[in-house]
Amino acid sequence: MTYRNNRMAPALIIAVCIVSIYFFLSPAPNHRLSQPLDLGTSVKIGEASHVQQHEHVSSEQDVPPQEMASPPAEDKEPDSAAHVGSADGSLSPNDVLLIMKTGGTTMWKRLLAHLMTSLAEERIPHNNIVIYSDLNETIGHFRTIDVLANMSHIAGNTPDFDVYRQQPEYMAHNYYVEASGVAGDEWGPTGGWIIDKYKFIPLMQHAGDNWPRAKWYIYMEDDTYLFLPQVLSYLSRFDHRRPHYLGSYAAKSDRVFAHGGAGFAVSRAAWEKSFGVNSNLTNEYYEYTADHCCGDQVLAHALDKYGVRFGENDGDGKFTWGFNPVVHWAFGFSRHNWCSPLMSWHKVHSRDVAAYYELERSFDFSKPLLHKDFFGKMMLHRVQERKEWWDNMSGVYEVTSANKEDPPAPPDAYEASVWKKGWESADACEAACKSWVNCVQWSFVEDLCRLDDKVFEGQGFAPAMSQRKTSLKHTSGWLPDRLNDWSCS
Ligand SMILES: *[C@@H]1O[C@H](CO)[C@@H](O)[C@H](O)[C@H]1NC(C)=O
Ligand SMILES: *[C@@H]1O[C@H](CO)[C@@H](O)[C@H](O)[C@H]1NC(C)=O
Ligand SMILES: *[C@@H]1O[C@H](CO)[C@@H](O)[C@H](O)[C@H]1NC(C)=O
Ligand SMILES: CC(=O)N[C@H]1CO[C@H](CO)[C@@H](O)[C@@H]1O
Repeated sequence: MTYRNNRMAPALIIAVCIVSIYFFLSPAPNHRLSQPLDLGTSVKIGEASHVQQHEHVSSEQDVPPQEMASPPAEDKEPDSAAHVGSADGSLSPNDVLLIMKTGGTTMWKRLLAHLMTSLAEERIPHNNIVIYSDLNETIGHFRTIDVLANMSHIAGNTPDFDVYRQQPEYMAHNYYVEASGVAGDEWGPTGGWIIDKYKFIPLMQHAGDNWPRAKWYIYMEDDTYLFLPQVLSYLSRFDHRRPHYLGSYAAKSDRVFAHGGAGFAVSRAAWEKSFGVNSNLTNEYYEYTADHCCGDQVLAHALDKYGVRFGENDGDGKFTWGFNPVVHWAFGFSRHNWCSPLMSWHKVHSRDVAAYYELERSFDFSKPLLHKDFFGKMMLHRVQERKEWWDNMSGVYEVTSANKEDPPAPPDAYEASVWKKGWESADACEAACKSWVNCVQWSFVEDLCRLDDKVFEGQGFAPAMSQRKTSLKHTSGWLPDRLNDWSCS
């Protein structure tokens, strides 16, 4: 009996390993995406696959006999399999509601690329998506929800709601808001952003009321890109049964909040603690919204009243890197974010969305998508050489002819004589950068040399652009080799 048990033990361990490896390494995300679309059952689907896994383990005939007979696997094997599992297994697209917020003045310009990428069926089931707007529209499988419909009776004829009333009138007169270069294009009524702030509270109310089984409400805007697999992996570190409100740190009007454009997530427990307790928040915060600038701040203000606070450690107001309120080429890549997982970009164009989606599809999310990975794949080849007519990069230090005697200087190693001459030419500026141990980019115009320990790609003026005739020539350069020192252990 004892002998028999001992003999079975290694075999069982091997079986468990093989099945786990198969389970975690097989294209499970795709498999999950093709599950039935009803979010009402999605929580159970997640649990079911967990149960299924155990069933496989206990049923030996699922394991090929020759594998059973192979020598005991090394200890590493199950560990690495478990690691892969925890990175992409614990939260699936079925577990969340992805909220896309758009508006009548932007949707035909910004939403369309998302329909084939961010909102693609192969990525997340349609039933786990909702699009909130200020118009009811149908586009393909999707219907945008007019989230202000119930507010229009309170808002009445206030000027803030001018656009809300004017939009349908423009449409009825055959004017389009598309910038498509076809006759009929108009800018539409101005001030779409004014009604925008009124959407945050009613959309959260509506989302929680209508998708009660979602573990997380993940919010994005039509100029946001979320790397959804990475966001899911990040959120799986948190318990959705606790009140969590997570995203990119912002502060305004005495309130810390998750920046809307960078995307954010609210756990089901956070919703229940606030909107779930008081279903009248849309009315109660109408005045406050009218008096304040920003819907994301208004949402934080309302959540705060119910004890739901922004932050990664039970509402401590802190966040690490990952949700980014800028587009990739305006972002400062630094030592501090290089090894952090990348969750989002904001102020993105459709062409960016298409490129990000290609990267996302080709990336193996069994390990996190780091800022470093994004930079390596999308940007490194673009910062190899000095560029003329290229600028819009920040600089922590500026050396000019005006401060050449005593220019601001870094606290770490640099060569003072070279540094002071940085203002003389592009070559001198580059030399100054090389002389500072942490410098990774420089830019030069007239007699101004700017130096930075972060990498921004920035923007330039193409040869045909009129700005080349009307502005000063900036020259910019990077020291990409130094990025090798920003290693991720
Ligand atoms: C949009 O739909 C809602 C309910 O689905 C309805 O109450 C509202 O009148 C509709 N709005 C428009 C402009 O059709
Ligand atoms: C408007 O109110 C009705 C009735 O309470 C509700 O069913 C509907 O979901 C609300 N619509 C929105 C967009 O909030
Ligand atoms: C909802 O809030 C509004 C505005 O504060 C208030 O006038 C109304 O009485 C409230 N309704 C309910 C049912 O509490
Ligand atoms: C000169 C110029 O174009 N500056 C822009 C650089 O980019 C930032 C944001 O990324 C803008 O705010 C500046 O206006």
